[in-house]
Amino acid sequence: MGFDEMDVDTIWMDGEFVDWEDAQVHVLTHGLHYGTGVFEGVRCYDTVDGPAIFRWEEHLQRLYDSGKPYDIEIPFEPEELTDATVELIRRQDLQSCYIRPIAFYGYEELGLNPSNCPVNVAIAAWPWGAYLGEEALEEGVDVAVSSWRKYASSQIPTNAKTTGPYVNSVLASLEAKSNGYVEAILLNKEGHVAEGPGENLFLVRDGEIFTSGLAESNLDGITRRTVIELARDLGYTVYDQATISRGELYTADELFFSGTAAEVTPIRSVDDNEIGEGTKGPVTDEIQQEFFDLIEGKLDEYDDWFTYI
Ligand code: PPE
Repeated sequence: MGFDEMDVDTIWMDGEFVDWEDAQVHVLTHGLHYGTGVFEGVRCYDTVDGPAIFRWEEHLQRLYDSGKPYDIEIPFEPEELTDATVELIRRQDLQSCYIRPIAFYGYEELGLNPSNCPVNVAIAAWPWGAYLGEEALEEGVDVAVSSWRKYASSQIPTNAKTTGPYVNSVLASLEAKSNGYVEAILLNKEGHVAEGPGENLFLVRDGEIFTSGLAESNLDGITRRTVIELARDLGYTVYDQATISRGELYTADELFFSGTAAEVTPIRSVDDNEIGEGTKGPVTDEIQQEFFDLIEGKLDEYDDWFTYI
């Protein structure tokens, strides 16, 4: 994704709308040196009732919660961040976009104790298409189990979406790509399946759906929650506290990723082992279709998941 050719020119920063090129921080920003920031990835969809942010309240809640272990107190009320985001989208006339709120310890002094540093907050929004490519949504992706393990929740809280620890995802992602795969799957310290570098993972076996429990060092993904609810409403049995071994990946009937950026992306192979028929499976297809209907605003029963612009 490049920003140059995009039709977006404004960023909200610390209470004000500033020009894209003026949204700068000092090079001695605490968060740059120590990764002391928390962030979100949210999508706004062009629904049949107009542009609407998907599950904004949940993302906002996770942003505030993510800051807790680090004493990052966001100096804005949730309503202020909501208003800023809605206005940001309106000003740039975006119909659908990816929204990136971030809060981080700013510039005051370095050293590991951040308590004298201000907390800076910014929100950007820009168009962002299919994370792993349009074709991936249809055909599925080829993935590899990473040689890097997911950091354990006993080392860094994995339910917080903190900037610094994403170096773990970057390593897994780089490794997968340099070996010719589209994406990675990370095992946790115990060797169980944790998640993708930027996605949760679902497994289908004998018509039932499994996803790693939240104590497996994965993020409590909001798309994960959405998929669980949609699947149950479709009548599937979903085990959402599963422990999944590496071997079970290879023998699964179907596998798919979920995430704000990745949406619902089928996995067609793991470590060169074909999964199912080596393409999008029927259960994945049904859930993905339901998900796309949902984000197009066609499913009235989930209307309270949308914040209209
Ligand atoms: N696990 C990880 C590690 C993760 O980063 C994400 C989101 C998820 C699971 C899914 O969570 P949710 O979006 O709430 O369903 N990854 C974000 C960042 C992607 C990026 O490349 O940056 C995202 O999807 O927005």
